[in-house]
Amino acid sequence: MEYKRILTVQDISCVGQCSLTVALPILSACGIETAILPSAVLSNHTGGFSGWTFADLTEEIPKIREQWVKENIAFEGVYTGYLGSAKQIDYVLDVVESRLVKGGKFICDPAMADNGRLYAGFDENFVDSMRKLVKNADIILPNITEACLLTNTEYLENYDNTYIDGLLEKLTRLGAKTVILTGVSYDADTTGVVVYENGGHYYYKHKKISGGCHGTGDVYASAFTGALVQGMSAADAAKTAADFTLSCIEYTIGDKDHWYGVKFEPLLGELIKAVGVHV
Ligand code: PXL
Repeated sequence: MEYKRILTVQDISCVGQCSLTVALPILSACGIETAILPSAVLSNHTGGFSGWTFADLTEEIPKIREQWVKENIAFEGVYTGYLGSAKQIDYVLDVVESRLVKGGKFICDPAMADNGRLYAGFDENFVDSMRKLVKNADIILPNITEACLLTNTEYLENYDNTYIDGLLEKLTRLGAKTVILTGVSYDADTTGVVVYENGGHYYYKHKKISGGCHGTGDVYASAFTGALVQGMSAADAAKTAADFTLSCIEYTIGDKDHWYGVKFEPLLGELIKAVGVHV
C-alpha cells in the first residue's frame, strides 16, 4: 500500500476543538500522514469566546517553504482551512505550486464565514484573496455563506434548488473543479451536502439537528479529506464525512457546557471503520 503524506494549512486554536486540533486526529484516524503549516496561533477560536490572543505566522510561511524546497519535501495533497491574513494566501499558493506533487489534489475549505457573517477579523480584502485560492483548488468545501461571499451573491436563509444551482455554477466559474457545498437544507428536518462535479450533481440529504455546534465545518472537511485521500470518490467521501459529522453532533448536542466544539474523539472508531483503514 502506498503511504500518503499530505499537508494541512490552518491555525492552531489552542482550545476550542477546531482547525489543527481536529484535522490531525481525524486525518490520523483515516491513516494519512499529515504535515502541518500553522497559519496562526490563537489562545482559543473566535466563535463565541469574549476574546483571544492571535499570533500571525504569515512571515514564517515563505521561510518554511524554502527549507522544504532545499530538503525536497513534497506532498500528495494539500488541504487548507482557516488562514491568518490576506497576504498569507499568496504564500500558501506558492506552497501549493511548488510542494504539491504532480497529480496531487489541492483541497480548499475557504473557512471564513458562517450563518451569513464573516468570522471576526476578516474583511472584503480577505474574501478577494480567498477567491485566488479557490481558483486554484481541485476541490472546495464552502458553506452557503462562504459560497455567497465568494460569488457576490445575496445570502438567503430560505432558498430553492435554482438558487443553489446558481451558486454552484458561479463557484465553478471562479475556477474550482469540484464543489462540495455544505449545509444545504430545503426543509426544516433535513440538511445535506451537494457534490458538483463535471456538471453533475449528487445531493446527500440527512437529518438536521437543531442548535448545531461550533467546529462542525472543520470536522467535516477533515473527514472528507481523509476519505478522499484514502481513495474514495468525492461523492463517497462527502457522504462518509456527513455521516461521521452527524454522529459527532448527535453525541455533542445535549451537552450545554460543550458549546465551543464537537466531541468527535469517541466517534473516531466509526470513521476508521467507514474509511476502511487496515494494515
Ligand atoms: O472552525 C473555523 C475556525 C477556525 N479557526 C478559528 C476560528 C474558526 C471559527 O470561528 O475562529 C480561529
